[in-house]
Amino acid sequence: MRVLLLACALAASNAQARSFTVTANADMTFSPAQIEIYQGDSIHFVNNGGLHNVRADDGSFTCALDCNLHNAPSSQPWQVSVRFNRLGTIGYYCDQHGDLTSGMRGSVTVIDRILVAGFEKVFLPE
Ligand SMILES: [Cu+2]
Repeated sequence: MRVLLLACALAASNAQARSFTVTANADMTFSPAQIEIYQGDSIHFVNNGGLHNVRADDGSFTCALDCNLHNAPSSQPWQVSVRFNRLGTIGYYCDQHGDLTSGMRGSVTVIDRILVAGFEKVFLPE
């Protein structure tokens, strides 16, 4: 009789979601410019000085004072939180100092969080 071991994986709940701060800086950078997070985590974007906003390359968010009507570059000390649920790397930039390919840019890489909950034996017929 052949035996197969199958991993039974469960995605972790969002109860453990984390938040990380990325600042928009007076020297026209984001820091950290690259960050890796788990699915469901959030980035807290903070204007640390200057006329900035954050716009996702894929258009999924554009934020400054908020992520709706007041998303144009602002020199106010704004801060917004964006949650990332889609896997992959998403670039973003400041409309005032960057664009899709250069200038004031950053990226968020969202990776899967898998917990191996157990193993299950499956007995196959000969
Ligand atoms: Cu800017």
